[in-house]
Amino acid sequence: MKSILDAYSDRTSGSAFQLRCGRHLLDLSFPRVMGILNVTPDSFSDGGQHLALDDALRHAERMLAEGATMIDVGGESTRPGASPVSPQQELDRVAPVIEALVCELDALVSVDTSCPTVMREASELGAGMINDVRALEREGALQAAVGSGLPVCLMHRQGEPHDMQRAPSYEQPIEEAVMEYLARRIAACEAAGLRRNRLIIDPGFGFGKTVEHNLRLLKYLQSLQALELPMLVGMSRKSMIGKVLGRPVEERLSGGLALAAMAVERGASILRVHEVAETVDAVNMAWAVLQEGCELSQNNLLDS
Ligand code: 7PJ
Repeated sequence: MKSILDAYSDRTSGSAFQLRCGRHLLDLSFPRVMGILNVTPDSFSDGGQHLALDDALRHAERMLAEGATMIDVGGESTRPGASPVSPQQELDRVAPVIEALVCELDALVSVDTSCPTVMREASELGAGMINDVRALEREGALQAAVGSGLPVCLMHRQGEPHDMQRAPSYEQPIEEAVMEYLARRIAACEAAGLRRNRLIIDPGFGFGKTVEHNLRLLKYLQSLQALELPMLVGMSRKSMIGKVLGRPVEERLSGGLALAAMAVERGASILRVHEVAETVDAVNMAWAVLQEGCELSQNNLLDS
């Protein structure tokens, strides 16, 4: 198991990790912020207020100006208890937004989907990354992802959104269960022709986990560095913050910033968040401590 310091020296030893994301080249030699753009009518934390295309674009533009390196566009709510959507519904929601983000803002777009049709269409429209909370387990998803040529974020979860928070339990320490699951999914990807250098891992905070599971998972997050892949984490506004601090969803920013800084120290490369400006500052501050220097580079974002 690697220590925090080993992980730190790996990332600063000159072997800068670069990920080809369609037209964009993503440099992950320092931590990046991914802004969340939900285009679901029932997204729990922004109430679907970015449903209209214009609103969505303006919101994305603001997140990019605040230092987001990429925008994660999702059309299926994976909030606990959410109802399923058809591929066509999902596509109708995300396609216009992806197209506009790519054409009008030249943004690096990640598509938050488990649906093979949406993966294919999104890559045709110029998306640069696939973010799948089901780690390509849906029928046909692995093949669609391979065919897209895009990098993929594989996330751990237990159960499905409608039942995942019904008394989740694990037979092993949570970080071991997550590690084993991700190792299996990485192997499945490699067997299907998706090379390791196109993979990102994510422990899936809040997906079939109690608050204690989530807290322990963050405490031992650095153990996932053993998989030797870049790590994405999403804790923004999640109920682990609400439960610990007793805060409603709109008052979870400070808690989320504390978690973001801890995740960076434990090796996270991409922070998936709602509040970009504040997170960029928190992440840059944590990173400056790790490297004992203040050359910040959130703005020298992408090379084509
Ligand atoms: C995550 C996600 C996460 C990744 C959501 C929410 C729920 N994708 N999509 N990781 N969470 N990769 O934002 O609260 O944690 S949807």
